[in-house]
Amino acid sequence: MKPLRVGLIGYGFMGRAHSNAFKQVSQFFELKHRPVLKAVCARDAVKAKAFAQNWGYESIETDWRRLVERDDIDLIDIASPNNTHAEIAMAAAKAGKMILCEKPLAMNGPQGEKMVAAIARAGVPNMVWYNYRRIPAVTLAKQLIDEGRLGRIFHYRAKFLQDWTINPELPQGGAGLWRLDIKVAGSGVTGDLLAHCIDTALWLNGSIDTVTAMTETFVKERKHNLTGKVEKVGIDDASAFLARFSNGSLATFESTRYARGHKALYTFEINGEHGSLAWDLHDLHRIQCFEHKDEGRVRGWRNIHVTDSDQPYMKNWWVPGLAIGYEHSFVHQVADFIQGLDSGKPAAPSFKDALQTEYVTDAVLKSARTKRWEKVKKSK
Ligand code: SOE
Repeated sequence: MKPLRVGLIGYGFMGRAHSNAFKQVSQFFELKHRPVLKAVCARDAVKAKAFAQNWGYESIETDWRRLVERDDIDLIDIASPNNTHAEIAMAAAKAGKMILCEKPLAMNGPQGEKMVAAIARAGVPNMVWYNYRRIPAVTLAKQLIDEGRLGRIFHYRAKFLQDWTINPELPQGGAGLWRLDIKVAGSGVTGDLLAHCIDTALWLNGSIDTVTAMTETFVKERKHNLTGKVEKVGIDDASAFLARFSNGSLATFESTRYARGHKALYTFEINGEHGSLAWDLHDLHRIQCFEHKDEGRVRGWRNIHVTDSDQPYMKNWWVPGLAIGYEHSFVHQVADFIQGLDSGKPAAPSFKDALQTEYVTDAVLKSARTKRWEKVKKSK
């Protein structure tokens, strides 16, 4: 196995999820490359050292530019806040590094375009961490749709609900709370949560042509943790939109951080001429499946427990019937990325694929402002 020397930037929630994936993947998947945790980079040396020790990184850096220049790093993994993705990715591409970038790709479409151009110039392997595609039940949904089991698609319905920002005393900005700071996040739930729903939807149901949206910011001002001042809140707290897909199907998407009681309720349902599929992150190893072709007397919603060895990814884990969880979707993503390197057939979503999600979120935010239907730009 060849070493794949990883330099990670950022040590928050996603830094942990990615590190766990790099550590586990070679134990469970047979691959030609083995990730080696070479260095972690964070501005705070004490925190970087503690993270390195905990996860087994060999060294630390406090300036990402140093990390990108290092000859002993093959792959830069960007797990830092959204406003840092573009600059790091473009420098890493120029330095000839492979790049994994946390979602969303960029702050907006135009910035994403520059990143995609830089990647194309450099010709480096790249991928964006839209991890939910690789939950085995979601991957199975993709297989069933691609086999044509649902027939012509009429409807797509997705939501991603949370409730962690309802308290108006919650500050914005800084560690853990940068998702509330428009300058760092780029947008609110549209780029953070709906981006996941959009990525899955584009993958399962093809491209989106037009959208009409509404957004709301329920708490208008919050103390900023870095300036200490009360500042205007620029992010969307809630966002909902209708969409028309190129295949003629109609869709509804909703996300919010104000759905009391819901912590991370990501669900989707897709209805076709011959059948329907439904998935729920709170029950992530199951896919609900209805097929009209079943004999009438026993026809109904099937509840498929996706844990058997002939179901996606599962032969690599435990014995049939034993479930895996959220963190495994990241392991699968690294496995597919490495398999892409080994086979020469790159795994998705690439930066270019993820740019299409930026175009949809841009159109959603634009439509919320213009109160009109907006066309979604298509990546070339
Ligand atoms: C927000 O709370 C968040 O952590 C997102 O940033 C992640 O992408 C999502 O998977 C879970 O929720």
